[in-house]
Amino acid sequence: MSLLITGGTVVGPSGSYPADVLVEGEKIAALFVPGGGPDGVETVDATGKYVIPGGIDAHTHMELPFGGTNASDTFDTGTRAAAFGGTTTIIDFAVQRTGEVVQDGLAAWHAKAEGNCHVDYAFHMILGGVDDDSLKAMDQLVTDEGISSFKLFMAYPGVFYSDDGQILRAMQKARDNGAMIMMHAENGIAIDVLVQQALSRGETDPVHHGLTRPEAMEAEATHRAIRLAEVAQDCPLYIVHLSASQALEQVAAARDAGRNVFAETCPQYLYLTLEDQLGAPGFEGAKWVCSTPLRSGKEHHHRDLWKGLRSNDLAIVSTDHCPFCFKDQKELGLGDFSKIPNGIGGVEHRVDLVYQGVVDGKLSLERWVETISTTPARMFGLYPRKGVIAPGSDADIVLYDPAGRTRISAETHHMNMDHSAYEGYEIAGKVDTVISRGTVVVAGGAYHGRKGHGRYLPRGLSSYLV
Ligand code: DUC
Ligand code: ZN
Ligand code: ZN
Repeated sequence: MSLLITGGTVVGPSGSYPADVLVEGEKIAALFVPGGGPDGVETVDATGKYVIPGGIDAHTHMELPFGGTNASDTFDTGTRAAAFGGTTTIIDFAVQRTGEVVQDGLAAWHAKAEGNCHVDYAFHMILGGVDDDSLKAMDQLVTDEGISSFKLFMAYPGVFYSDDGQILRAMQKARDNGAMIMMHAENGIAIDVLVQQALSRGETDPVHHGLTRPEAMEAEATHRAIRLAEVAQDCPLYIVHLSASQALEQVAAARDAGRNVFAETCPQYLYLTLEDQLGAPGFEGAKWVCSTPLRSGKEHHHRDLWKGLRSNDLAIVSTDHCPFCFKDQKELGLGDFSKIPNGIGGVEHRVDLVYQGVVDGKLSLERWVETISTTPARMFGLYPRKGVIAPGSDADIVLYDPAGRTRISAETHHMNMDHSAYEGYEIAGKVDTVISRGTVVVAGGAYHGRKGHGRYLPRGLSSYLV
């Protein structure tokens, strides 16, 4: 089936220009000067709209078992919500627990996702135990399974934590096979001491989650990860969910030195604060317990992170979508903040929240598309199949209406969450139409997609490797 998208402005990292886009089957077939496309084809009117490549959320945790419960979005509910928000690809994290065979963890994630996704999906692999077997498995996953990125944790001792020796070994393996090491950079050993000290003083409210994970512990771990990657002959390193100015300084210094170091941030670190959200009265702040934590609004984190996005020291905005309902899930930590499941849901709102940065003059239109789609595709080996409006690429296309408005609320969102981290936020822009591999899945606010439409995407190596 053919579809001609007419009258819109195509936006990509290198510019914006009026063009009509012809879709044939699942692919983009051609771009035409306005009015230059074929006759007799079904058309979608994009007049006044931006035509952008579908969003790629490179950091989600559907159904993650964590903190004594499971993330509340399944691959079904979470990818449907993603589609509503203009995200047509997610990269979720398959998990190898300590003592588990890596390939078994991966098989479990395929079983959760297969046949249940509304948009295309790929996997990174969390290594919960670095040993001879998992190092060998890294090669097999890169070569045979289309998984070219591995997440390690400097936090969460006893759960996902790797020590420096394990990290170095995994980095050396990645240097050899071309994979990317993704790092949760917080000093978990020191943080656990601070947590115990706070609890013994009777400090049990959610805000203490943030206060016991200070900026210095993120900056220190970021620095350590960068130096370990240096010892591993400049293994490619990607810092996930960067939240703090001092951690960004570490990344910027490494990049200025020409190092293979990249980083992402998330909307929660661009908009929300320790005082206003995490420090909300009573137990309310539990809604915003995530790690890395929200940072103080009295410092300059938001300003610095937006600047980092402009300068490319921050390459990508992902969500770290890891939703838990307030009732029964966040409530597990009533009376003890350390038992609140860590995570914020936002897969539905990333495209809008970063677009608000364009409206506010913090980001160019082109950089918006680059940080939410093109760079994630390049960073994680999906380009040019994804992340660009060009002949031969998958027809994952969003028509974005700059004259529309989006009001975020738990009453209207599609994520399986009983609250919203962004309740009441108004965005000056709106996802209008979403096309996934040539199929219109969202139009006029209505859903036309289906569970099972989304396919697994084996990935290649990062385009940014040197
Ligand atoms: N941080 C979170 O907030 N949730 C899931 C895992 C993580 O690192
Ligand atoms: Zn993490
Ligand atoms: Zn995460």
